[in-house]
Amino acid sequence: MKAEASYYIELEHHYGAHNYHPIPVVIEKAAGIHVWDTDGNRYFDFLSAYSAVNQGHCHPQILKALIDQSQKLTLTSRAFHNNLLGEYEKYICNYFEYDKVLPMNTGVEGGETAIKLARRWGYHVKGIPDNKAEIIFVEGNFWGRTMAAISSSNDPSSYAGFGPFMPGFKLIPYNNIAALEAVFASNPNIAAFMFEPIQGEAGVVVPDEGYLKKVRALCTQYNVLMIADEVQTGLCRTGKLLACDHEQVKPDILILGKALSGGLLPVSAVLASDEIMLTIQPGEHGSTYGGNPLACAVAMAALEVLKVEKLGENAEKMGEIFRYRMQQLMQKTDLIATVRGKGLLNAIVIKPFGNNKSAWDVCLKLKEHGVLAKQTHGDIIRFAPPLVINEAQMHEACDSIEQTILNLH
Ligand code: IF1
Repeated sequence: MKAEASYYIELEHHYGAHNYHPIPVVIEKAAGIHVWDTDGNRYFDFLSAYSAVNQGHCHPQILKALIDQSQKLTLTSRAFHNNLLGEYEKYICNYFEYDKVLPMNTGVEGGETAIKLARRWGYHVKGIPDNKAEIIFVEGNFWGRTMAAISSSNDPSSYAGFGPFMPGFKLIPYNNIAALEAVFASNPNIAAFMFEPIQGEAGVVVPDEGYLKKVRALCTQYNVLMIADEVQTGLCRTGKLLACDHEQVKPDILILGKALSGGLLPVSAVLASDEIMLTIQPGEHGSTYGGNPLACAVAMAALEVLKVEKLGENAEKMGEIFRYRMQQLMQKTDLIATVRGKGLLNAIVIKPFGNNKSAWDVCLKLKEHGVLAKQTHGDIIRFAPPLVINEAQMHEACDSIEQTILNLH
């Protein structure tokens, strides 16, 4: 006898920390762009675990890599070599054209690693006085939940009640070149500027055309490392391999995560030049699972799928269809204030409706119409399906989104 969905939700409530407020659906199975709940209902997954399953759920080729490797060797620690790590490091460095990679597990570990590298480079290469290095972040940033990540945040729901915070971080407005140049010109001890080429959690905030190029030029001019957090925007999500590719810009430090494993296990990576990477010597950074053979095999398969299935091009094409459909929908309802995004990282901004209803209420209705999505910051709904979605499926999902919105009251 299959248990009711409420049984699973109650277990989580009773035994699990209350650090999330999920949409009330209990997923049991997933494949490609679809997930099924415990009652057998099928949904379009329009969140993709926040862009971690760009290749589609349980991709057969990535799964095969996981199964094959898991029956040979899964973990050696970095105390010893193995026959996968070097192959993977060569593969990913050639794939993104960097000298070296430092393999980690989660996206936030990638961010922490990038900051440590930037500070080390600041002291050893740029000549910043010890413990004086500054890193510039932008308002609205989100790169995880560690103390460094929340110390760089201006979102109280991220940092409130967790002080004291890490020093050496400064915030400027996003998409504001004048502010960036002013802070670079005012302080010789800046080691790096870390930002998302499109802000995910802030609500899919796309900067002005040319912003990335200008950031690159200013970082070069002032000898400040450009750190691109592509954990969410990378790996074909925005219609190019990297969001930085839209302006042919190469960051000094590139942070990848999420879809680097196609959603099978946590894999992240930090890529940089020898000059930057070699400022960290043996025994000065690492992680038990960082670069484990299982992750190496899975990540190579996940990256191969992006290329072979041309998922960047598909994301570009399907994203245009999605935004066109949403713009058409905007003509039929006054509930949508904005549609924005790039590739298959998109969002709509919902105007208040009913008796103070919000984007959360829209997500509950979307679920009833077979589409799973999640709101961010009250009035924004992010739509980010797996990049393997085809044209017919995109129209079918948009029909459901349209039906939901037009029936809201
Ligand atoms: C959760 C948000 C998204 C990220 C960027 C680094 C990380 C993330 C640009 C850290 C992680 C996740 C965290 C996840 C939900 C999701 C999220 F809603 F929390 F803000 F995507 F927007 N850089 N984002 O987006 O990667 O350590 O999580 O592997 O539940 O907290 P991580």
